[in-house]
Amino acid sequence: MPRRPVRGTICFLAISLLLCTDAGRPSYALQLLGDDEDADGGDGSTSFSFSSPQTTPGGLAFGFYDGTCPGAEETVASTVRELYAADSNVAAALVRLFFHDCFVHGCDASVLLGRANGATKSERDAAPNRSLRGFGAVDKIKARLEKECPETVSCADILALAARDSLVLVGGPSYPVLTGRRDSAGSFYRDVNVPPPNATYAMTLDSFARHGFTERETVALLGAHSIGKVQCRFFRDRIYNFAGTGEPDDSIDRDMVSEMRAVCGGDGRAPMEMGYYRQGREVGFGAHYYAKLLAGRGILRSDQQLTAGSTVRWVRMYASERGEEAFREDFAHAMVKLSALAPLTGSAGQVRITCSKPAV
Ligand SMILES: *[C@@H]1O[C@H](CO)[C@@H](O)[C@H](O)[C@H]1NC(C)=O
Ligand SMILES: CC(=O)N[C@H]1CO[C@H](CO)[C@@H](O)[C@@H]1O
Repeated sequence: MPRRPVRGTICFLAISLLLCTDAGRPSYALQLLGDDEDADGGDGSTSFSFSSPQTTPGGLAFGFYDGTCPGAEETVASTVRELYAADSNVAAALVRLFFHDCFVHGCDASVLLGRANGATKSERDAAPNRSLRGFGAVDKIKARLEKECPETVSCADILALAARDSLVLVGGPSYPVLTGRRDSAGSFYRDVNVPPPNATYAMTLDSFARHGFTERETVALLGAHSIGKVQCRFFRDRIYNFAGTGEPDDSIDRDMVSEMRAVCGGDGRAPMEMGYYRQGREVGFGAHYYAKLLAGRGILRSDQQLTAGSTVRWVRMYASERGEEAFREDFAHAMVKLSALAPLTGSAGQVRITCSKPAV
């Protein structure tokens, strides 16, 4: 199956969803294509086309809350903007939270549940979740929505919208977000299966393939690591004693080893963090991540591993001179796909009142 609809497909469907990013505010327009008109909208730098059948899995819709809570999407966006102004780290936290949510039983907000109903462990306790942040941000958005329209907007939709809004704030591409997801009643501690920070490229590809992602989409999604920071404890072994060798990981550039040691302190135990900073910017979404990997400057082993196998092909493509636009477009499409993973819709699941607790 082609990754993206070609013009012929769009014309056959006679309808395509054209997304335009306008000063950070996404707007959508349904465009009817009667002939061979150029659908890319000029320079094509900020508009991507999505064919509707691929982006409307059962039960989800655009503007699901238009009738029941018309201000919902704007409330999410404005609250994310406010939280981001106070602490820019919130953007990466919300994107990561959404990713973890979708990878475990679909995008159903199960990641947000605390230990419920006497359960000893929830997804929040599972190893890959140990560094998840952003729970407070979700609670804040939810509290506002509960005031505006009680028991209406699901935590799963809040996560999906907040992740997109966060990406836009850090300079990422915008993309359409369908709504109408419902929340799970349970958390799935045993099923947490996201690739660990030291995953090989084969493990990463396998994990993403289980969720239907191609190699190219997997490499594009990992580009979300261009924002956010990683705590030293997740790469300490790489700079002092990799795989029991007593030496640093030899896939890391020498200067990078020194920089990592300087940040993390003599024994690597300093409670510090490192990120893939874009030149002159604290956080900034972009293909600079791939250029760093090609230079042996991957922070996590799982990042650097993308240059160790067939995946390097996409790393090279995104790092190339014209790679930024390809990356942004691939990333946007992969996020649309991620956002559609096994949602609960209709009368399945529930709408929680507090995102960390199932509704009774
Ligand atoms: C990753 O780290 C864990 C814990 O230190 C270890 O058990 C595992 O073998 C490592 N995996 C790989 C692929 O290196
Ligand atoms: C954010 C969060 O819930 N972190 C938890 C991850 O798991 C450890 C134990 O495995 C907990 O101590 C953390 O509170």
